Amino acid sequence: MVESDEMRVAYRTCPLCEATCGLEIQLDANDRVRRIRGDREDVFSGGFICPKGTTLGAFHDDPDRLRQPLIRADDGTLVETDWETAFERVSELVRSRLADVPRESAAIYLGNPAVHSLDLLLYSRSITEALGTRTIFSASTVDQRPREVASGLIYGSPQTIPVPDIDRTDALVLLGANPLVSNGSLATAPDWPGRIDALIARGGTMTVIDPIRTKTAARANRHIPIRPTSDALLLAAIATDIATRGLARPEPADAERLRSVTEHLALFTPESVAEATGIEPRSIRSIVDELTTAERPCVYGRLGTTVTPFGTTASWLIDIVNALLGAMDRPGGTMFPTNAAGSANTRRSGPHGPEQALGRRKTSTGRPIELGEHPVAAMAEEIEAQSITFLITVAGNPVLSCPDSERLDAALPTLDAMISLDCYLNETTAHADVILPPPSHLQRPHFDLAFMGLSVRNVANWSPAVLPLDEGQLPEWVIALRLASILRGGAGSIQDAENLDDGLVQRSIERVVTASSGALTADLVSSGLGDRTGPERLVDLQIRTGPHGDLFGIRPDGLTLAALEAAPHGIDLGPLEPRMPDVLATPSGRPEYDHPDLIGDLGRLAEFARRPRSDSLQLVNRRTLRSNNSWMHNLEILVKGKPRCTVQIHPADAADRGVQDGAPVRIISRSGEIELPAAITEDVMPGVVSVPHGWGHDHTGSQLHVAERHAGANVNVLTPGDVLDPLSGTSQLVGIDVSIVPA
Ligand SMILES: Nc1nc2c(c(=O)[nH]1)N[C@H]1C(S)=C(S)[C@@H](COP(=O)(O)OP(=O)(O)OC[C@H]3O[C@@H](n4cnc5c(=O)[nH]c(N)nc54)[C@H](O)[C@@H]3O)O[C@H]1N2
Ligand SMILES: Nc1nc2c(c(=O)[nH]1)N[C@H]1C(S)=C(S)[C@@H](COP(=O)(O)OP(=O)(O)OC[C@H]3O[C@@H](n4cnc5c(=O)[nH]c(N)nc54)[C@H](O)[C@@H]3O)O[C@H]1N2
Ligand code: SF4
Ligand SMILES: [Mo]
Repeated sequence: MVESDEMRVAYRTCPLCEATCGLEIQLDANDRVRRIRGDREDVFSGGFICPKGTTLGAFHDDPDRLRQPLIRADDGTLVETDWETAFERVSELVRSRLADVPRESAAIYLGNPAVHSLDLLLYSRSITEALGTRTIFSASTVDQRPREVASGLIYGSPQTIPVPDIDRTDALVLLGANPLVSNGSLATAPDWPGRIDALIARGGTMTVIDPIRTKTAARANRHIPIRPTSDALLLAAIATDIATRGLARPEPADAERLRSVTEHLALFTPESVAEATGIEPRSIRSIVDELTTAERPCVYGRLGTTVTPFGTTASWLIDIVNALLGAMDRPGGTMFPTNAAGSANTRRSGPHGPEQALGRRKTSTGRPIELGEHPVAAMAEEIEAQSITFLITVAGNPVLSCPDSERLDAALPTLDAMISLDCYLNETTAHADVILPPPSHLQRPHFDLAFMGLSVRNVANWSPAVLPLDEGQLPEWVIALRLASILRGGAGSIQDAENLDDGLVQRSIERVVTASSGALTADLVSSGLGDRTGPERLVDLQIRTGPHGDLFGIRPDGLTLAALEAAPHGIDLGPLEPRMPDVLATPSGRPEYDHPDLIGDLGRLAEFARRPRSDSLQLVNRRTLRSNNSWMHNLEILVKGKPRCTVQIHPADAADRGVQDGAPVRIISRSGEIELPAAITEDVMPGVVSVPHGWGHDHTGSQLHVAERHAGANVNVLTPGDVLDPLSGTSQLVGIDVSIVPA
């Protein structure tokens, strides 16, 4: 029996998804995790947890998780080595493969966990800068990039993203999101189920627009199926109907611009979009009724609205509808969080900023480069064209997550060199020459720098490391800085990392001192930071100079890292507050709702509305509660039970094709084909099929013993790489034409 006095309890924020739940972690005398449950005292999550949150101990203990670097041996296999040998190999590769090629032929890919890891949020930029390239890829162009591009144009910063004020709205219309499974995105809110129930209990309404009757749709008052990729049309018709019925209640300062927008939208009526969206005009008007009779309406859209050829347009039109409803920047509507760690929209005082425009740069293969990033869909073709010869991947698995993935899988081995920072030897890192693994999540501190800027309530939580590093293990920020040092021609020693860290802090101090216009001095800030180093020092600096910070004593009651350290359940900074116009950085000092680059795309949308509908089945993707994109399938506790990687199909479509429930089928698109068991369900709208993403762990060369037994198939074999949202470079991942035959 374990004596209870030998157990200890640690609190931390779950770093796995955007919901930022507080965890209560029980460890035994040997520092083994015994149990993880929701922290009931967490100021934001109040005890909510999902199945993934309980697995941080299982991840830490996973024998396949890399604890030592791997380097490629002479026989071609990847073998364990020590850190000094691994960095020596990196130096060799940099000297022999990078010295004589243009820096632009070196590329970096940053995956999703790079925004969930404090070390990578603060230090991955050092790698990119040291690499000296502008050939940058990230998972953004298979995700939220359209939302950021729209925000850049409308509000002057891609980080100025309106989030739904779900705790105060009384009519939520949600498009292309399934927060009961995903736990929410670009709307950080632990416990969506509880928040949705509270909305309905206070007499509010919720309508979900999705081709699938998801768990979220089932929990709402109403589900309206929509044909994939047509949300921009639906939103345009909603805006038109609000305007023509005289129901618009815009902010007076924006009325003129919004009138101009609705004039441009006038051809999109409920009748004219009915065929393309599959939604009756009556139904569209009833959405308008629901929104315009509510006191605090709110429209929110997510992944299903962004990974389409009209992602940016749909994101823009969501804001247009909210602005017409008078819901923009209003409690219960859509609002702008105040990130305690500061962000582009807190570091300067608005509302004026420079003009923004799209379409200034293209890749060598002619794809749009927006917000400084090449579309991931172009990675394979740029490698094939030898525009890219050297690749660093950081916390990403593009072989599973990016479109036309078989092509990328075939292109990666042709690189001159590839280095990966990753915890697993998986489908992508199997191609690397060197893999540099970070410690497990429990072995590092955590602070949600990114998601506090997307949170439905202003909060801040600091999580110290729960477990110490293993003998000789390096924190990921040190790995990143040692790699940066080598890329700059340095030795890559620990001393180099410390020097680079000091330099980084010095530059940040200079910036905040300058921005404070004399209020702060470099001495005051340096001495205030004391002897902290690494992420802790940078976080303390950001918090104390952030919108709630103590400004190193100027606001004595303000926030500090020390205050957060003393508050293991977090500090609540209150509900969101209106931030217009200071949140803006635009030429007019108001939201540029009628930005010409957005209006200019409406011709393409009109052409899409007229296009004859394809008779093919349309593929969409789904998430499952027990998975996290591609990389948590090696934890038995999450993958056991009946297979979750199935193709969901409507009974009528199944009958037409002789497809039996549970039997294997072949799914064929113009880029490839995969085989999966069918799951016949009326939850899917006729003409649509759904496959989860992140599976297909049947590649040779990876070391994922559990995942290989639950391989599933990779949906991105079916996703062609050539259809992008031209405004943002984001791939179309939904609404892919497929055919299905029994296997
Ligand atoms: N359990 C779990 N949670 C996760 C993840 C995970 O893999 N597993 N991944 C995390 C990540 S990286 C992200 S970005 C978020 C995403 O979180 P969400 O944005 O909530 O994304 P999904 O859960 O994929 O839900 C997207 C929905 O859009 C629907 N859809 C598809 N096409 C269309 C369309 O054209 N129009 C409309 N209106 N709907 C459409 C799909 O049927 C699906 O229900 O989830 C995060 N949370
Ligand atoms: N068809 C289709 N494709 C999709 C989607 C879809 O809905 N449908 N969703 C898209 C979305 S929203 C996203 S965000 C992308 C995700 O795309 P990616 O980010 O490329 O893929 P992940 O599966 O998140 O892989 C994360 C990798 O990071 C590693 N890792 C985890 N934590 C850490 C860490 O702290 N440090 C380091 N160095 N490595 C770490 C994992 O081992 C894994 O290899 O996929 C996209 N692809
Ligand atoms: S919902 Fe997200 S943050 Fe909360 S426990 Fe699950 S994975 Fe972690
Ligand atoms: Mo994502």
